Amino acid sequence: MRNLKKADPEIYKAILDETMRENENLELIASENFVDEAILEAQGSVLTNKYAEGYPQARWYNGCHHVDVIEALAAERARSVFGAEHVNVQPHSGTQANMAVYFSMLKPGDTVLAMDLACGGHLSHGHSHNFSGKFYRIVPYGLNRKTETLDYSEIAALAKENKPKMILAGASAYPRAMDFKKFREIADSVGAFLLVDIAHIAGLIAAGLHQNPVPHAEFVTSTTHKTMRGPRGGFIMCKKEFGKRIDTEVFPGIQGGPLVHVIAAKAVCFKEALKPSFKTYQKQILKNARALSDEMAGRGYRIVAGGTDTHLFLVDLSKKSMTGKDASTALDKAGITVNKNLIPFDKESPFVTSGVRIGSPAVTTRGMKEKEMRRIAELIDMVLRDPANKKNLSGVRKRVDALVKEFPLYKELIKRLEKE
Ligand code: DSN
Repeated sequence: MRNLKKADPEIYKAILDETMRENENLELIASENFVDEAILEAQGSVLTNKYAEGYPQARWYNGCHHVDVIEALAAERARSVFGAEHVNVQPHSGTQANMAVYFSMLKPGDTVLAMDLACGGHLSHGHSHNFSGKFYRIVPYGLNRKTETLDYSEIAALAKENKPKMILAGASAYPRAMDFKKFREIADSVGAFLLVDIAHIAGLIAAGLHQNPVPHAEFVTSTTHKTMRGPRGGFIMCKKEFGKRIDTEVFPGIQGGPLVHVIAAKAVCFKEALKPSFKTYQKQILKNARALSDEMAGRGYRIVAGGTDTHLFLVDLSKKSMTGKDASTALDKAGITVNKNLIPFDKESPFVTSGVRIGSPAVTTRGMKEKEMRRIAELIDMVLRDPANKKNLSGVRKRVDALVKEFPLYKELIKRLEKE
C-alpha cells in the first residue's frame, strides 16, 4: 500500500489498523470471514475502472471483452458449485439479490410468508423499515416454543390461512438444519413460489454438508462473504425460465453498472469452492461450531435449540443476569468479537437482547480446530463470569494475544506492510 500511504495517510492508517485488528482478535461474528489474498488482489484491481452495464456479449458500453470473460466464468463456476440452471452474479449484496426476486415476481401489497426477524430472519425478510416490510404484506412464521426449531406444520397452516404469493426460507441466526423439501411441499400446497436465502449456509451447501435448496426452489439467493469466504457481495440462482426476468430486474431494474472487480473476486471464490480443500474447510467449520457450543453448554450456558447443525449457535444469557449487549461489550474489551443477538421469544429489545451469536467460519480459516474451540470457550466463560473486572478482561486479552499468535492471519501481507 505504498501509493496509498503517500496519497492518503489517514485512510492508509485506518486500513493498517483494521488489518492488525483482524489479526489480533478472535473473530466469532458468524457472518464474517477472512478472504484469501488472491481475492484481495482481484478486488483491488483495475477492474474497478470499467463500466459494464448489461451482461456478457450484450453490454451497453464498449471495451467489455475482458470483463465478459470474468463475469461468464463467475456465473459458470457458481452454476457448477450449486447445480443451478441460471445464475446472476451482479447483485451488490444479499439484500439486493432478494430485492431483485421480490421486484421481479411480486406486486406491492402481495403476501409473503417469511421467518420472523425476532426468531432469526433477516432485515430483507420483512423488517418494517426495509423495502420488504414497506412494500409487501409480510406474514411472519416463528419457531416452536419448546424446541426452538422450525415448526413445519405451523408454517403449512399459516400458508393455508394467508395464501402467500411467495414463501421465503432462510435466516441469519438459525443454528439448525433447514428442510427445503418441506418448504417446497408447503409452497406447492398453496401455489406459492419459493425463495431460499442461503447467505449464511452457502459454504456448507457448496460442500454438500447441508441440504441444497436449488433443486427445490424457483429462486435461491446468497452472499459470497460468509461461509463462502469470498468478497462482500450477492448472487441469485434460479430456474432457467426465470433467468431473463431476474437479469432484467437486477439491471436495469435495481442496479446500474455491475462492480466488475467484485465479480472477479466472486469468480475466484467460486473456483475455491470447487476444490476438495473447501470441503475440508467446511467440515472443520461444523466440527468447530459443535465443539465450541458443546464446551459452552458444559460450562453451564444454555444453547438455543440445544446446539447447532451449522456454523453458528446462540447463547441464551437470560438466566445469567446479563444482556447480550453487556456480554458482547465485555468480550470485545478482551479481544473476542461476537454480536449481541435476539434469542427466540426474547423479552429484551433488539438493541439489548438476551443472547449472543457465535460463529466458527473465521477462526476456522485461521486454522484453529476443536482444541482451540475449547480454549475459546474457557476465555468466553472467564469474561462472562466477571465482565466488569478490568483485571480479568486484561488477563483474558493476554491469553487471546497468545492464541492468535499461534494462528497468524495475513502473515505475508503484514510482513510486507511492516516493511513499507
Ligand atoms: N448482517 C448479516 C449477519 O450478520 O447475519 C446478515 O446480512
